[in-house]
Amino acid sequence: MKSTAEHSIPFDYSIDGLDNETLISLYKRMLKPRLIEEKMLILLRQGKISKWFSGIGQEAISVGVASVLSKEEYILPMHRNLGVFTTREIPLHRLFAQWQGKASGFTKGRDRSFHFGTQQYKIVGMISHLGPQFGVADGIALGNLLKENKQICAVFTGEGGTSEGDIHEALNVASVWSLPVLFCIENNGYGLSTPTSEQYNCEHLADRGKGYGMEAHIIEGNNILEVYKQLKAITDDMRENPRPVLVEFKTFRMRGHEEASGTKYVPKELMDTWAAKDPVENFAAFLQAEGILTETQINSFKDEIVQEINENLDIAFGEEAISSTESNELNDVFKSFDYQHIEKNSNTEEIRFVDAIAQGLKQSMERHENLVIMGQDIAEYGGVFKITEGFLEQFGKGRVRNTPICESAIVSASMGLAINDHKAVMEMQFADFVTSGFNPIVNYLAKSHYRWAQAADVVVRMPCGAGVGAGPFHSQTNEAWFTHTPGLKVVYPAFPADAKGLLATAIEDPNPVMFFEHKALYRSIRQEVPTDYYTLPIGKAAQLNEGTDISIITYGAGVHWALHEIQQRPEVSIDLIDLRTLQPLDTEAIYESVKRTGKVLLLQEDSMFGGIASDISALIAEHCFEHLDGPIVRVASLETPIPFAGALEKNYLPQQRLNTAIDKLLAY
Ligand SMILES: Cc1ncc(C[n+]2csc(CCOP(=O)(O)OP(=O)(O)O)c2C)c(N)n1
Ligand SMILES: [Mg+2]
Repeated sequence: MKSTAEHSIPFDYSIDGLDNETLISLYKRMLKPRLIEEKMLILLRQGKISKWFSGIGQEAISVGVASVLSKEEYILPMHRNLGVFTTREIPLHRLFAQWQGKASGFTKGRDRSFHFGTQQYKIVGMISHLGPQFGVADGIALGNLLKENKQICAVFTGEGGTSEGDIHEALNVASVWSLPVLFCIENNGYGLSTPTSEQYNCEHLADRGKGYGMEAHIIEGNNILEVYKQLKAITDDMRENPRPVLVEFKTFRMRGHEEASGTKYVPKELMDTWAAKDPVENFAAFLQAEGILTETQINSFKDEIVQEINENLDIAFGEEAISSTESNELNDVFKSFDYQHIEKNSNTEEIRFVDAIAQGLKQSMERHENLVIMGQDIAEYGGVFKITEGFLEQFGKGRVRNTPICESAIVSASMGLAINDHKAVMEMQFADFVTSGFNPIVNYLAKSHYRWAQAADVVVRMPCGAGVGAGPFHSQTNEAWFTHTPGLKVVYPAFPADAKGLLATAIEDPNPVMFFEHKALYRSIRQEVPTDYYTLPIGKAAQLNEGTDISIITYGAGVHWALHEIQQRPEVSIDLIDLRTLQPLDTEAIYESVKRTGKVLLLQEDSMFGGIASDISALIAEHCFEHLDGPIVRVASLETPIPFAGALEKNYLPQQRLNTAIDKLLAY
């Protein structure tokens, strides 16, 4: 790096009252990530690290943002923001260990590069999918608003990431809810090989602020003084007047997307223009020209940092490679949860399934002051199923939140709330709509505890199921999409009393729970339900009928179809298991039932292929083979979308095929 007083400086640096200490500190803060990167590029060439996303040339942005936030305020960086981590003073050997997949990193070797978070340093690292970070920032900011702590948070994206739907959703939510988030777009000219001209079709990304009703600024991202001073003023004001602010930083990516991918597609003139705008070299030249630093001082800063890097590299390289055991790995998928059983009181009241859900939810809101519920039309309107009617009046607008139509951002915001000490319940208006929030559920909520020990204390309520003539998009029971994903619990009650107690536990449990509520049961199934708050354990099936001829294992609406068969066949001895929870699955109860009868029928409302019945069938085949006296039978819906017209829907659903299947199995 050259840093001479003769260097011609392309920026109009103006000090505006900043003292020398601040100026020198900003310089040193930029120098550190630059020197770390220079070292990493050498290590990469030597094959000692695997992948590197360079932020060379963009240091002023990371450093500027991290310098105007207090250490208690969350920052959500992306893959080029090394300067955020170093400005937060994370010990370098921990960063190096993280990149080498070693134990003293932040993810026990489970995730790579900058894909980690740390509550200690209030940094929430990205998932590869980029966009969900903005929604998570919304949730963190909402947590701050509810705590009234006057804190803000900052989140990053590249200009390429801004094309993702998640980004639009999150900006819109932040604006509608006045969330104090500093949204930082680092416009560095390219997203992998895609130039800005193929990424968006407006002049400046900051222009989009108008569309979101959001204050927006363009900042010269390579000029550290511009970045620092402007952000200082903006963020000071945001703390007093909470609101989102969108900032587009104009900068440039000086190296490839990652080191292996090169920069052949970038015109040389562009590289030269931006090389002349190097944020670190120019600032050094300026500080020398102003007589604030000498070349000797600069060299001694460099020596100090290089020494720190080398010492810390020795520590990281000296650390042994990570190893783990199967049980270690499995234990970290979920946060450990000390289930407290709260007994049912003897006072009961006959209520419908839908009322039991409402009661469970309301009593949980009373019990957990940090619980926030979010969903479309859930406030004044009370939700489309009227489950949250009256909640707004009792708990207020802060905790009972109508959302715009943006499932993905709200799932991500739930994650952010969990990071910032809250519990969140999100109501999917219909379980079918979860597809629009699928990514953050399976990639953010499900994987965070395993990756960096951050549990997602979130319940997603899923009004599901057919039998109500609602057609292909309001009838699905899509639990299998989630039982397949490690890191999610899946609960699926069939009765009001179970629904109430299991919902309470799902909310107590710090892990993400997909909570399925069958719409056809909402108003058709009534039961005596204890009036007070109580809990039921997740992962325990219920044996509803004891028998010796055949076992029927099912859940949700299937339980009621099976009960109907039992009523119709007093001469047959049917063992009926209501699973109640699909993940974790009560395999003990399943195996015990198979052992009692030797014949098992698995009944599921979803289409057959790839459903949970198939997995249970495999488990039984593996674990109860010698107890079986017949083939394991699965009864499920047709392999078609769910039709609307009554006769077609009836034909789709498995209930009418249940009778014959039972006969066949009995006769086997
Ligand atoms: C959902 C998703 N799509 C694509 C990718 C691959 N990908 C990762 S980073 C990236 C480019 C991002 O560009 P930009 O947001 O401008 O950030 P930059 O790398 O330029 O800093 C791409 C295409 C991904 N990780 N996730
Ligand atoms: Mg980019």
